[in-house]
Amino acid sequence: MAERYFQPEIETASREQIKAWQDERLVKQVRHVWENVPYYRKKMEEKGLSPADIKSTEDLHKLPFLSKADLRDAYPYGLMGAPLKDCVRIQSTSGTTGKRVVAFYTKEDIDLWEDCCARAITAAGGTNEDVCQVSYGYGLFTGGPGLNGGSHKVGCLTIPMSSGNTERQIMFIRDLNATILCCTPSYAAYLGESMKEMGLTPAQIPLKAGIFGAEAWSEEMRQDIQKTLGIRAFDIYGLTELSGPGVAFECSAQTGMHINEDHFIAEIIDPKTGEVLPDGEQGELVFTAITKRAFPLLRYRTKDICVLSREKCPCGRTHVKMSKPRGRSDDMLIIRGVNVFPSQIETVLLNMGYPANYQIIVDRVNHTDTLDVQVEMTPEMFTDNMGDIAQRQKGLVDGLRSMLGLTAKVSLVAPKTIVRSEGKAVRVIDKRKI
Ligand code: DLL
Repeated sequence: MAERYFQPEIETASREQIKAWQDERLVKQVRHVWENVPYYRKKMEEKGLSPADIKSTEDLHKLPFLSKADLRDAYPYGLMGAPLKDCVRIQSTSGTTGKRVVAFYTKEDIDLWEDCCARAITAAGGTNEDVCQVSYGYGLFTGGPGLNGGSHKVGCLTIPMSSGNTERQIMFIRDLNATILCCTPSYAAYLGESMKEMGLTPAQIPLKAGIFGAEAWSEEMRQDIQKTLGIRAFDIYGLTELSGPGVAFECSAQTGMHINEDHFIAEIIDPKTGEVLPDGEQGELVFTAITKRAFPLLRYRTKDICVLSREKCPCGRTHVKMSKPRGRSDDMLIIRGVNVFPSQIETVLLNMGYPANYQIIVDRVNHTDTLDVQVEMTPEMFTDNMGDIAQRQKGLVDGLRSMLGLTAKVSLVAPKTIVRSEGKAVRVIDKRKI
C-alpha cells in the first residue's frame, strides 16, 4: 500500500475534540501574542482586554480584528512573534500596489504549513507513487514553496517547475509521466488549451489530478479543465498572511474546502458591521492562526467572501468546509449601484461555451458607469461573418443581463488576443477615478 499523508486522528476528529484543541491553542496563542507582539497588545489594551479575558473560542469575538492596513502599519517587523534568531524564512504577497506583506516563519511554522499542503495533495488522491509537477511560482510567492514542501512530505517525486515556459511544462508532464499538476486554474486552462492544440487527447495526458488555487475560479471552469486534461481538479485556498496554500483544501467530494481547523479558527463576519454571522450565511472570512509562532495573526480579515458549512462530508473529514470564495469584498465591483462579482460574469461565459479568457473593463463616462466585457472566441467560433458575431454578442449581452441585472457592452475578440497569465490572471481593469 502506497504511503499516504491522511491524518485521520486530526482530520476526522470529533467536533468536541476539535473545539478542545482550539480552546487550548487560542488561550496559549493570545498569551504568546500579548507577550511578544507589542503592536497587537496595544490593540487589545485599547479594547480594555488582557489575556485573562480570553478563556475559550466563545471569547474570540472580543478580540480586535487585524486588517491589511495593520500589516502595512507594522511593516516589516512589527507583527513578528518570534525572535529573529528563531525565524528561518520570509514569504511575501504578490500585491502590486503599496507595501507588500512580509510573513515570517520558524522551522516549526514551515513544518506545519507543509503538513497542511501534504493533506491537500493526499485529499486529491496523491501518494508516494505520484509524480507531482509544481507549476506555481517559486520565490517570494507561497504557491511553489508550499506545495513543493507538501509534495515532499507525501513522498511524491516532485518536479519544482515554477511557472512559465509552457513548452517545457508540457514536455516534463509527458516525459516524466506527471500525475499531479499544481498551478493556478488559469494556467491549468492555458496548459490544457496548448496541449489540445498540439493534438493531445485527454487519454494521452498522464495527469490524473490537479490542485488549483490562488485565484477565484468557477465550477464551470473546473468542468472545462477536467474535460480538457482528463483529470479531477481540486481547489486549494490560502494566503501569505496565514502561511500560504493549504489553509483549506478540497477532498474527493469536491463540494467546498476543509479548513485545517487544528491550525486556524474561521469566522464569517458581516464586512460592513464586523458582526459574526452564523454558519451558512455569506460574509467575509476571518482567520485566527492558533499554532503559528513567527507571524501569529489573530482575527485577520481576509476580504474573501464565502460561506461555511458543517454538513457531514462523505469523505469522513470533520473539519468545517468553506465554499469557493465568491469574490472579495474589495474585488466586488459596484456598477451603476449593482454589486457585481467577476465570478458571475465567468459563469455566464463558460455556460455559453466560451473559454475562460476574458477581461472586464469598467469606466465612467458622463457620470455613468460602463461595463465592457471582452471575450475571446474559440477557434471554432471565429468567423469574419459580422452577422454571426453580432448574434453571438447579443446572446452574451442577454445572458449577462439576466445574471447581473445590468446591460454590458460585449466585444468578441479573436482567439489568443487576451494576454495569458502564468500566475494569477488579471480579469478586471477599473479605470474609474473614484
Ligand atoms: O494565493 C496562496 C496560494 C497559493 C493559495 C497557491 C492557493 C494556491 P496570496 O498571494 O497572499 O496567497 O493571495 C491570497 O488569493 O485572500 C484569495 O483572495 C485568493 N485565493 C487564494 N486561493 C484561492 C482560491 C496565495 N482557491 C488571496 N479561490 C486570498 C479563490 C483564492 N481565491
